[in-house]
Amino acid sequence: MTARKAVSKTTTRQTVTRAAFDVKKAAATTALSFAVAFGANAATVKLGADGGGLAFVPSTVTIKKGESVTWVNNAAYPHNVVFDEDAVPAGINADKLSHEDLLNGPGDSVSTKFDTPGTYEYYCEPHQGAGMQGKVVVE
Ligand SMILES: [Cu+2]
Repeated sequence: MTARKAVSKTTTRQTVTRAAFDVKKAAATTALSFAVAFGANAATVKLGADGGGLAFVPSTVTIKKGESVTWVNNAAYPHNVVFDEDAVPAGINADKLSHEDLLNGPGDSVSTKFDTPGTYEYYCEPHQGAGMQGKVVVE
């Protein structure tokens, strides 16, 4: 006895539904989604200049509150990102913003979200003596 396997053909039918909907509302929702996605990562800072210099590039970034800054290992690592407890807005815990673990691999990244307006200064521990420091301005 041989069993025969039936060949089934699956048909995918796309149904186009035409419905009256609020175009303005749809557009606003799309714009908001975009803003949120964009806001999740408002600025990127290179760890180490392209030429190998011990610097955050750019050294100062300005973002809106609720946005994040991402630091990406670029050159001359290891680096880290340590916020200065004496140079963050009052009541802010600098340790919670910091990424003290050294970034060793190319392209390694860390990010911090900022919810309180103000000026935040930070530095790279291994290269603090070489002047590797940066600033985040939150509007
Ligand atoms: Cu460094």
